[in-house]
Amino acid sequence: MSNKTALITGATGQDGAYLSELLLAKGYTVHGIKRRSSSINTRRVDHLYKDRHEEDVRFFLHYGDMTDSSNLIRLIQETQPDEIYNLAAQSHVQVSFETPEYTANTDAMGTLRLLEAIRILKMEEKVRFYQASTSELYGKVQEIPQRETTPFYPRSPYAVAKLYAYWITVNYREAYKMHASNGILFNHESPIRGETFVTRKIARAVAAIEHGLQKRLYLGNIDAQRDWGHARDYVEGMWMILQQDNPDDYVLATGEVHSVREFTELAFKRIGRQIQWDGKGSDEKGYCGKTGDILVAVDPEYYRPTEVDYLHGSPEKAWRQMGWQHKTSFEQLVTEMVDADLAALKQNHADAGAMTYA
Ligand code: NDP
Ligand code: GDR
Repeated sequence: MSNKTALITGATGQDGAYLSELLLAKGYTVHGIKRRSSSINTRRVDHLYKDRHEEDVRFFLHYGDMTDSSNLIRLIQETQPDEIYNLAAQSHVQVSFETPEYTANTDAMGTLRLLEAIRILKMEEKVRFYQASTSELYGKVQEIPQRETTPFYPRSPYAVAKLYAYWITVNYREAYKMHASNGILFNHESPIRGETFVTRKIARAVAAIEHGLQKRLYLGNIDAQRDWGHARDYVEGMWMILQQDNPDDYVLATGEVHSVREFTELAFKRIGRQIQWDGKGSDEKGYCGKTGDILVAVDPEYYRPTEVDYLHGSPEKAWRQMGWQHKTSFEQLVTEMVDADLAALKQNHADAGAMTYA
């Protein structure tokens, strides 16, 4: 068991929750940063939370924000972490076209603020730093599969902000000899994935349709292709990256590619509905083979100003240098997500019925 201390920004997000769980199981003390919001935003980590009067309390949440330098400096000073995982971000690509400045402030400048905080506190030699970089950096296809040496071509304000964060992490590593590393992670999903990312949107819609609470699922570009893995496997890789003697940058991916269309078909198959496609482009529809009901339809409203059509990662370096590889197959991922949403709806019909999707 480890007696290290970790500070996680974005602890209330999908990855933050899985990573907190992993580190606590390894014996770490975990400090997470949560944003102040008018409604509860800690549901993904509530099960980890213990009253501070109980025994073996090792999980703590602190209010903070990536746009607030003094707050970040104070939290690092107070918690004295051995490892910092920078997972906080405005992480929705489509939303970044609506809020480009905020996205840059949080995702790019936020990373700089954290790195500077470490330097101001003279903790460069003590702290190991993980930056949540992304396959979105590759954007427009330059090489297949995409690896650590593939040139970047970001295609959204989100990806451009993350490009800055990637390079400032490399720069602080080189300039100040910090143990600072980038994990270039391809899409990873789970039953606690944010509801407006396409996989979770599909899983929730399948469950709602099965329970008669929704008639149809509207999607954007169903021909987009992604290298989808499970978040549980990927947080293990994040931890491994910080356990290496030397800081470095690693792609974490499955090496397998599937389209949104395939994800949708497999998800509906789980409830016994075979999808048949008809039409083209923005008029395309997915029928249920048995009943003829239109269960899926394309709505161009969900198209992006610039799209990332194809992402396919090579996890070879992570395997060779760290022994990391994904454990969950695409089929297992889809099944786990759909089953979780079916179970959640069974428990609470009203919950999903009233949802609107972005
Ligand atoms: P989520 O969107 O689920 O979580 C993002 C977290 O960041 C949430 O805890 C959110 O808080 C927090 N956050 C957002 N803005 C701020 C801010 N201004 N100050 C402090 N906290 C903030 O993302 P994931 O867990 O999926 O991803 C984790 C990281 O990995 C992100 O940086 C993402 O960009 C990156 N990434 C994700 C991939 C994926 O496929 N999941 C792939 C590659 C990279 P709140 O809960 O209040 O919203
Ligand atoms: P992505 O994930 O943009 O890859 O970013 P998302 O699930 O949003 O989109 C994947 C692909 O599906 C297409 N798509 C739709 N997307 C959404 N959200 N809603 C729809 O209705 C829809 N229909 C089709 C998209 O156009 C896209 O091509 C995620 C985030 O977690 C980032 O933070 C992370 O960096 C990258 O993955 C790797």
